[in-house]
Amino acid sequence: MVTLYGFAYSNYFNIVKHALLLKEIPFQEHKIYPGSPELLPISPVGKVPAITTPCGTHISETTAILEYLEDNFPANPLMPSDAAERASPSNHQGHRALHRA
Ligand SMILES: N[C@@H](CCC(=O)N[C@@H](CS)C(=O)NCC(=O)O)C(=O)O
Repeated sequence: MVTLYGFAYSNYFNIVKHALLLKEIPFQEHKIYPGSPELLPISPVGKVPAITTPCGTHISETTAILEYLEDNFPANPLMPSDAAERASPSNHQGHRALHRA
């Protein structure tokens, strides 16, 4: 199962949480705040969100997490399969984070 680390009023945390929910990926939440020593082995820069994959790999950075989820859990895709459509501003993660999150 995926473990999601962070806290509920972090927009970045909620982007990843919504992706997990939309893709219907089973996950558990582990509430943790930046600055916690417990976070550093999981997120080397000490930021949230971070995840631990079912294989035990730790991933931090929202965009990297979303790419991992999309590649490894193809059901309920978040992005179009066509590369040009994926690259359009309305689909780009940076645009979503700034204008929709
Ligand atoms: N580039 C990171 C930014 C994440 C981020 O800034 N998270 C905040 C919480 S909303 C954080 O952990 N801040 C702690 C810090 O900057 O030390 C991402 O995209 O995941």
